[in-house]
Amino acid sequence: MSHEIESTLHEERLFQPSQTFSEQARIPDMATLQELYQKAEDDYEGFWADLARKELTWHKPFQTTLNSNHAPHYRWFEEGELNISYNCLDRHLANNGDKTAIIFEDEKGNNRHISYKALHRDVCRFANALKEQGIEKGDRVILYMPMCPQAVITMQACARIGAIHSVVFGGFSAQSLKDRIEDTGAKAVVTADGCYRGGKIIELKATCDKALEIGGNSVQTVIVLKRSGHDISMTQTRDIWWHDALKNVADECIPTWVNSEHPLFLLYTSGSTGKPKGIQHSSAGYLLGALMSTKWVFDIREDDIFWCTADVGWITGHSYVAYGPLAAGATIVMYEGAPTTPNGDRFWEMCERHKVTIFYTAPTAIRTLMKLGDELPNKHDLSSIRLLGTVGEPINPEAWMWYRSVIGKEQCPIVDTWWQTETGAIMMAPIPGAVATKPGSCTLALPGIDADILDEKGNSITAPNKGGYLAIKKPWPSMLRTVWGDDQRYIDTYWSYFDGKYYLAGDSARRDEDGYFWIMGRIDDVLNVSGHRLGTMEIESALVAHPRVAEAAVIGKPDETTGEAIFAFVVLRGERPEGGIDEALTQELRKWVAKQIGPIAKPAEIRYADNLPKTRSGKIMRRLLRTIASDEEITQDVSTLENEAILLQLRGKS
Ligand code: 7RM
Repeated sequence: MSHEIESTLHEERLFQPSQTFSEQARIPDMATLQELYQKAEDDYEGFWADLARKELTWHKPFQTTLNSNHAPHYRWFEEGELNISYNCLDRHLANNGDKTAIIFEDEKGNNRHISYKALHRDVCRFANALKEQGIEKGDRVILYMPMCPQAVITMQACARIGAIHSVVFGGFSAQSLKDRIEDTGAKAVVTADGCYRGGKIIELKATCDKALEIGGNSVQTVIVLKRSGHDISMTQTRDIWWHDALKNVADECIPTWVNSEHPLFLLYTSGSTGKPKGIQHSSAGYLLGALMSTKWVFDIREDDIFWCTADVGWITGHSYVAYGPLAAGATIVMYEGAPTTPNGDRFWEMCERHKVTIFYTAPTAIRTLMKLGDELPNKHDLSSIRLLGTVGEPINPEAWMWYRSVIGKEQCPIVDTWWQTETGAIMMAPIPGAVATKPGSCTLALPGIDADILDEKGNSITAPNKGGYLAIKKPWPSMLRTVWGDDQRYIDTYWSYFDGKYYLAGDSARRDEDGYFWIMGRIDDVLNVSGHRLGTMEIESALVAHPRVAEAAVIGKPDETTGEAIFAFVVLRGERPEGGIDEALTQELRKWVAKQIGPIAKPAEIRYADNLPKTRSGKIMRRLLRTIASDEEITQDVSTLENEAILLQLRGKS
């Protein structure tokens, strides 16, 4: 196979779930998991229909499980009616009303516990406020908010009245906010005066004002939460304070029952080219995916304290902060500030303070915290933690091993969860009580998810360790429904590659001898060196395995002889070399990679920087790095970069 993506990573370590973990787990062994797989295989629709009936509370039952007549526009649980906020809140009130739903901590360290009863009331009240502002079922509401309980309250309140929310991450610029307002045609924006991050005020309202100055004419109301308390300007006829909007509203709000397929939210994701896509999710199918994955992968129990550190501006903050754990009746932790404020042990201090049992974060955070040394986590009692998770990027085996030993004290399973904004919920991950883990692998697909590795023609690649295209071969309940306002783009991006038959995830991956999946990187980022197709993940992982390297990103730079030459951007542990040059180290790293992977993967050039450019969810912006390596002008949106000064270093100019 000439177009195969070559794999070079060899990882032999295998960790069995501990007996103590398995004994109490919902899925305690491989045999139980096999039963679920078998059931999904024998009767795919029956498998999901049973779960939908049992796990969701319906206002009106559905008749048809899956309607494929308009593929790739699949409809799940047609005819069914329900309300998502009812499923996340009301149904816990009778038995668990006083249980804590949200433990909230702000950057200054103030804490607050919110019970299910109180959250329900707050959601009802804000839902009534939205109605009073003229928001109706189907209207779009933009959130541009801090990571505080009111963000979840707003999302749930929209769901309660059938309004469609779209969260815009608080770090995005006025221009990006305006683009999203215009694409959704939003009637209202919910924002805050500002919030603290790293001790600095983020000017949410001022940015929102700017966005509405340059466009966004559909917006009739801006609801402003008082959070930072600093001075901002209010536009009389348009803006209303959150607390004023809540005056005179009732404590009860009868849920608006919606059809299973009613859009719950839109979330924008920027692909490698073109404008961001408004990924549209459904109500019933989405919640079923979020809930089942929460139960299977995080093995949520009655007494768990679940902390997913993701912002609600990211899909992870939707499925594993705002919806999945609440539908499961769990207790979640929300934190508003930066991970290293006031110090690099903020996460560990909070795990200790709130007795967190399940901790879920991104590889970029793990690598950053690892770099700060073991003393910081070792200062804290982390014995409450029983399960660790990671999401967002391939995790390099070094970081995985550190996470396991220093945070998990060799006791906790690590769930490496692969999924996307588009998939709505986790698709691949080890079921922690049943599946043995390998550092760097997301292991197996969840029950009812048909993942495979395909070649260009759509045939399964059955030979082990041959890289190909990751695809999902059957529709699943929490899948995206379309791209808002651009249905053709939905078809072109996800379905046209395999002639409408399979969903193309856009990642390259391989399966090993045990059938475990290993993500190799985005297809768009695959390098082509002298005809060898190499994923980014394995080369980066080899670089990071060197004791002096903290982070690495590799890209292909056009090269006359080899087609592409490997260009590496490296962040060292400790100081960056003078002027970003260290010839001796560069030679050493080239040799190192050659030894670890092979001479073909040797970087032609290495540039040292203090940081790598990342999206707000922590993904390396490799397309931006390609532009920089080729010394071209930057056309991408860099407004979300934490440290713009870094661009000069990356260009080799400082
Ligand atoms: C949840 C999320 C999706 C892309 C996806 C991958 C990468 C996510 C993992 C991963 C390797 C993982 N949604 N990705 N999780 N790669 N291992 N466990 O991140 O839409 O923002 O990004 O992220 O490339 O396609 S997302």
